Amino acid sequence: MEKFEHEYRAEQIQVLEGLEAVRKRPGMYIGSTSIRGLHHMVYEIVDNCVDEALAGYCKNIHIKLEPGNIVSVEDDGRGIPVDIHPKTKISAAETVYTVLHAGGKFGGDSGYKVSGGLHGVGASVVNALSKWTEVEIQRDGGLFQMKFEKGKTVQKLTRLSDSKKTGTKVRFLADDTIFETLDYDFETLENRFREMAFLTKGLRIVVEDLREETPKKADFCFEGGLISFVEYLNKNKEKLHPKPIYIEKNGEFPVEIAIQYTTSYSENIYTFVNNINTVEGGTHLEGFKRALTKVFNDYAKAKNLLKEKDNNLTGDDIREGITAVVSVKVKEPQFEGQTKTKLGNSEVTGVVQSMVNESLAAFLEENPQVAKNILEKSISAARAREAARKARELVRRKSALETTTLPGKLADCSSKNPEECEVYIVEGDSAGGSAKQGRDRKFQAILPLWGKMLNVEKARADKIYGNDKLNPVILAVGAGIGAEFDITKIRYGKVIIMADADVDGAHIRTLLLTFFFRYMRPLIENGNVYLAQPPLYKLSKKGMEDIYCYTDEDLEKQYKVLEERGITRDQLGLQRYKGLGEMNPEQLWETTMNPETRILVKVTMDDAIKADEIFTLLMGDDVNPRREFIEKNAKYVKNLDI
Ligand code: 28F
Repeated sequence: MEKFEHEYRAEQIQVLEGLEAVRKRPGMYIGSTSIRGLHHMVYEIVDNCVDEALAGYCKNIHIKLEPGNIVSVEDDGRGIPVDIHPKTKISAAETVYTVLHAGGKFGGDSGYKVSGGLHGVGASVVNALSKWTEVEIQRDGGLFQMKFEKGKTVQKLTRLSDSKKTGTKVRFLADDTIFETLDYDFETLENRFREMAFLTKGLRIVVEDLREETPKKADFCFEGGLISFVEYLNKNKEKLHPKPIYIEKNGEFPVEIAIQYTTSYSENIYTFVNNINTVEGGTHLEGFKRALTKVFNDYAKAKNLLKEKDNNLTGDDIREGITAVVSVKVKEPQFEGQTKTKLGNSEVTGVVQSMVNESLAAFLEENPQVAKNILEKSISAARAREAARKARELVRRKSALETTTLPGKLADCSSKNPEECEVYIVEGDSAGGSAKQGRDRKFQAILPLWGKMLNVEKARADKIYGNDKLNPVILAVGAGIGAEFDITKIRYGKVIIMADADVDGAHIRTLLLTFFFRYMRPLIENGNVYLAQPPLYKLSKKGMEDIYCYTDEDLEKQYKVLEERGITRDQLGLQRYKGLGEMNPEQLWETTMNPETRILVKVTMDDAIKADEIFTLLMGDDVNPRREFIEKNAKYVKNLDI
């Protein structure tokens, strides 16, 4: 008896220390305490529901954002087991919520969970990082409830009443002393849950935002699974074949793939391991790519589709215009890479490769018209690649003859240390002139661009090298493009797009961003791309220092502040800036370029799927969805068009 009590206490102490560690260093467990980490709290709980769905017991998940930023998640699975462990006297449910890594530990031998990757830290971490958590479980004929505050049990599992249903419901309020914000972004959550629903065929996920007067609701259930996913990704693109190619096998581990080609020039392959988006790819992607290259080359040769002078098609040729989703479920995934989103398990490559080899070869034999459409595109990609190579060599040879490989229009900075250097890509010659005069030439370079910019969404790589608008950008950045892009070679740590705050400025900004997204994506992923924010207004009065306002809200705020100081609107001079060109070099430096006073917006790409959708819409061929997008987002467009 003595010993027993001692053990019990030790167990408790360990639990508290565990969750205390989570509160001390939350970033270690949830990635960050920004809005990203906040969203992970929700994913963590929903992942548990999805695991129950994958086990075959849960059909519906309902997520609600309640007023006060309370999150509620409910599933109709079996309910977390409520039985009390005879030794610890703690219920299985309480263990899941108070013992660190409980989920993973159980998973190791019970085979219940396949996850445990990027998040997969378990419900106990969510509990530790919440002001309060409330769990309700229906199973074994009863409704049970337990409550926690900052991870500590304040109400042990209690049977409240009888119940014939089964399932688990969790409500929690994230701790605002830990997270920078509690303002969940509905669209981000919605996108992730849509993705989860695609990845788990037949699972219904409903998400509601009840925080504002007008509630929002999204309801996802896809009987087609990955087929529906690819159709969704391609909804605004012109398809080369009507139905996605679908491959599904449960060999050593489950593999599911859907493929559909479009007329676009980009490659869109999304890969998942245990429903986690492996942004950095890995062995599953490797296996898929190898098989794709081999099967199409074999088929082309067997059917004599390649001409004498055509060499083998490269992987890039064969992936031009592809949209694919690859999803594997692996027991013990090894995640590598900078953001731990690259699958490392070496055994996966061969399994995926041989599976795709077999199924895809069979598909092409049975669908010769689809094979022909795809191969015609690959062959023209190969010819364009050859033309691009020639164009590139021409550029190289030409620049070898000249003394410098830098574009003539570039006013470079004197420092050669990329970490401190910045390049401003400036629209228009006159603004370029002011920027050149206003800059700090030690670390700021200026590259003026003018005239009509190439829309890369409608052009192939061969048009990009040698293009007189884009080539200076490629040379100035200094790291190449496409598959050859090498982030370690960039000449500037900050690539800053500085364009007018009007429609034309918005257009050139979008064109440049599209170019970076399609041809220098690591530059965006690495956080090197920025948008300069020139002011929209200047308020001035004799004897008062000029005040610059960057938004309409900003202007209203300044008016109010000045009013409190007894200065009325009609005493103030208001200048509305139409373009960068209206500012003299000193003003441009002070408002837009001086690191001490400027506002820079970092371009981030949290969601590649969303980014692809937007660029396809804004820059692609289809007019109707573009109009819809602009109408839907009209308020943003209006903001730009002042
Ligand atoms: C709203 C959040 O967390 N749902 C969950 C289950 C079901 C089981 C379970 C969860 C396995 C071995 C501990 C039930 N019956 N929704 C959820 N539903 N966890 S979490 O088991 C947890 C571990 O013991 C469950 C039989 N096996 C598993």
